[in-house]
Amino acid sequence: RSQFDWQDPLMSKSLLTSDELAISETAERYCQEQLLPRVLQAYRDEHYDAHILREMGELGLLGATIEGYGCAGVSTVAGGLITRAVERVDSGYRSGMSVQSSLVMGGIYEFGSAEQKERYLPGMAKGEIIGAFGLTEPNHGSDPGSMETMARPHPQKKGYYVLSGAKTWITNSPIADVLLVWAKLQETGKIRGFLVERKNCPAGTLETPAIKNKNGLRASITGMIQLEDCPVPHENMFPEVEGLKGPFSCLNSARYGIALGIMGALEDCISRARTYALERKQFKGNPLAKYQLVQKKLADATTDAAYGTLAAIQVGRLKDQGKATPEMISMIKRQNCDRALYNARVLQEIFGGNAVSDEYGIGRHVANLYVTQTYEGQSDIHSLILGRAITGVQAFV
Ligand code: TGC
Ligand code: FAD
Repeated sequence: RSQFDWQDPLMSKSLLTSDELAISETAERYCQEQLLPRVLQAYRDEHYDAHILREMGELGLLGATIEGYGCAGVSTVAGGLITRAVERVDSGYRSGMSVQSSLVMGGIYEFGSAEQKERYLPGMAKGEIIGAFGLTEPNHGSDPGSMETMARPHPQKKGYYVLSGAKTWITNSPIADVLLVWAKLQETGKIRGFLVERKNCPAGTLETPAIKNKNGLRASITGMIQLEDCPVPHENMFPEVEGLKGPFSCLNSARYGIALGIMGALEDCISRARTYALERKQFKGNPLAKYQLVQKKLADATTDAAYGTLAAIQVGRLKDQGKATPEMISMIKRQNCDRALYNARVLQEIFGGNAVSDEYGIGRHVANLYVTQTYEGQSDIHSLILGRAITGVQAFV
């Protein structure tokens, strides 16, 4: 009879193409050999090494689902397998990559002019140009439609807007070369996307201070974007797209990457907890793994990881066929983040007091998973998106 594999209980690998398996193996090898050895110190020091994006670029891991511009052009599922490999090490590393790949490169690819694509995508694919995505504001997180950041015609310079406002909790902002800022155009009141190039901003018009002393996602860098009459040429605005459709379309891809990516973090928690439960002995020399309550924790987590992976593969396939809806992505983003956080928190108990030591890695995942449940639409917001689709009644306001 077939053997049960606790690392892939429902044989999700059998649904992958040979290309997807090869991409997954390359990404897993890089992450385990190059990222894992540095994450503990990076997390302690709250340090993000921007060179990581160059390393990922060399392996073709950035903007991997994009066709052309030096990108690999792989399937949506393959893109998710890359995020899963990175997130198996740390959600913060996946975060830095998601912003670069899905939110900024994805946005430019979908909505940028031909000139914008040529100007940014090849350098971003190599990790030479770093991107940030500015949607959230100090007063408007779940409700970005109420944003206050404004673009108005430059009072002196023809062909320019000036941008004013503040964005907060922005991944990569302190190190970004190009910041995709969503702002309302004063003339129309409609939201538009602006590519703000740091090197072209006069002193005092753009500041990107880091937000320090985070208690999650410490291996990624997060900051603000403060704009004060920052001049941006008309050709740096996305030409066509207006309204929330712009940022939310970018979010569809990034949320998908989280849904499959997060399974890597949960699988790492399962693997660490299983090893610990087999090695740690309590009561007459029995390993913790012998006790039924411990086994149930592992069974629950392993089941959720297997179900979550299958669901994400299915939605990835539908996305490539043009059949995925935003609600499907909300469903898997919410479910996989919630179950990953819940199970990681329960598995942490297997480590007893040792869970408190960062050497065991589990506490880092738990702290990170709170953030993944919060950003790109907090889980309750995704419940409301689903509730609206189920009932036809909108419950946000
Ligand atoms: P609503 O009326 O629902 O929609 C307004 C317009 O947007 C369109 N739209 C979408 N288009 C494409 N994809 C989607 N997923 C879309 N969702 C909505 C919609 O069709 C409509 O278009 P039109 O043409 O009719 O105007 O807008 P609302 O204001 O009622 O929205 C409510 C809600 C809750 C759905 C929305 O605001 C929401 O999702 N809030 C969550 C905010 C969020 O996700 N922020 C993410 C910030 S970026 C981030 O967190 C990056 S972390 C990165 C990392 O480190 O990994
Ligand atoms: P709020 O909107 O104030 O919500 C607080 C709570 O109230 C949540 O639980 C929410 O679900 C609930 N709530 C709100 N409205 C309702 C309602 N109508 N009904 C029921 N419950 C409701 N943003 C970016 O733009 N770019 C980035 O790169 C980025 N990176 C991030 C990195 C980190 C480390 C963090 C922590 C955040 C990041 N964010 C980023 C911001 C993130 O997207 C927001 O934190 C998130 O969208 C929630 O917004 P908020 O924090 O303002 O919470």
